[in-house]
Amino acid sequence: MGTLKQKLFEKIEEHRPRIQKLMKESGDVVIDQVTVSQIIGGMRGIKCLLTDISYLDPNEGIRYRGHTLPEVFKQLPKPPNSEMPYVEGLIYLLYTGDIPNESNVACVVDELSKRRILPRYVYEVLDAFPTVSHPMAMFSAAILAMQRESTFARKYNAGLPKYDYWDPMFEDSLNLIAKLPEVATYIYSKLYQGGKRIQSNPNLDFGANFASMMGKEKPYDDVARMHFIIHADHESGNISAHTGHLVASSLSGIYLSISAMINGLAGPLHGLASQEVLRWLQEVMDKMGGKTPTEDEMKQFVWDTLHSGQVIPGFGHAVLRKTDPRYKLQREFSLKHLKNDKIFKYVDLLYKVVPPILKEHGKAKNPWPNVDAQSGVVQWHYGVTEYDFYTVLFGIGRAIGITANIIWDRALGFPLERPKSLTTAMLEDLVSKKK
Ligand code: HAX
Repeated sequence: MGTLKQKLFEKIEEHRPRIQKLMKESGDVVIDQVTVSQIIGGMRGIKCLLTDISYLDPNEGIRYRGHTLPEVFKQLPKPPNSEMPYVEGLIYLLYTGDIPNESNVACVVDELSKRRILPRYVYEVLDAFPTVSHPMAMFSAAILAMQRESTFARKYNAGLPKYDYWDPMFEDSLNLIAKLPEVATYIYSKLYQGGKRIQSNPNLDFGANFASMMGKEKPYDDVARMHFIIHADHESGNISAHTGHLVASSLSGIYLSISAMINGLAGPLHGLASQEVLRWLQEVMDKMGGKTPTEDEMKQFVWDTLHSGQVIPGFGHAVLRKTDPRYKLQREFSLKHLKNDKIFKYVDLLYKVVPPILKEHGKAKNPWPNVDAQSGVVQWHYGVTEYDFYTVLFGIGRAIGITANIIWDRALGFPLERPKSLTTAMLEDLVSKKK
């Protein structure tokens, strides 16, 4: 057993009794109540999911395994001459809960490097798509096609005991994550580069290999590492995490579950917002004829968008109530590396003008920018200007957190998810009895 799997197994063995004790001794303790507006309003804020991979504080932002993002970036080992940590180190952290040392990370780098080869039929599935397809549809289909590689499905059919489910899920997770850069860059080359390919380099870590396959020089390797790390997880209730967890709860394997979570991520209110930000900014730039707008002109564009009934992409959040630390981290990187970039200047101007306008508009509970307000701008600066592709990049990172969640779901024996629904008449009846 490699060190990641061994450590994961030890952690699982340590954790199981805590869940068993909670169920046995405190199964009837009431934790939360549900209001009518929560039932109608997308279940906001109901405390009914359990995960130890990450926790989202409305004011502080995301913590991975108890560490804030700045702590994660400080503590995880970095490749030589790099500003950003190994993605492989984040995998170790999210899967086991421990900050890895250099040798732990080297083992994960090696594990992933061995698992990168993509089955031939995946290229054929991607080749069958018309070149006008959205890359997220192709990304999801490629992952779905790989279901036939599922170790979990094979072992389950052979009669695997429930407590061992996590083991093939772990194997499938690493197999899938290792292949995602190849899938993504193949889609990129097919859609935008006339099929011109750069082969995977087994001597490079996840971030550097991705940059190399995208045909990008330094510091794009750090951009890739930063991007995958900040997008990896955002606790359990967001659409992509929840979809992955829900689908996996029926014992669909990793490929089916991650393909499903990618489909949720592809919505404009979720991961697609990063492309929407660029699309919207392009509109502004077109209207300005390339000139940098004044503060007043930018305010007018924001109001025009709101008055036309659209949302301002990259602003607001279902849980966060302050500026997203993922936004801040990318802003710091941008201030260092793309200070004079024209689009970055636009985005920085938006940071100044949008929050007061959203407050005055009076609808959004959170007027501050989220991760998507910055991520596309960084990509654009380094020449990835095909903004339809941005959500695929988000998906690679997010797959890391969701696989961690799903492996632990199986390790802790979490059951099929099945909340109860009511009819409108039942709800009206219940309300009238309570009044
Ligand atoms: N611009 C204009 N109006 C906004 C808004 C924004 N950026 N954010 C919220 N609102 C509006 C909502 O549309 C809603 O209006 P209605 O009452 O008319 O339906 C009202 O304010 C209340 O919404 P909320 O409670 O503050 O926010 P929700 O939890 O319902 O939605 C969203 C959260 C992120 C979907 C929302 O803020 C939004 O649409 N933002 C723009 C899209 C975006 O940036 N999405 C990415 C979010 C981060 C993420 O998940 N990335 O993957």
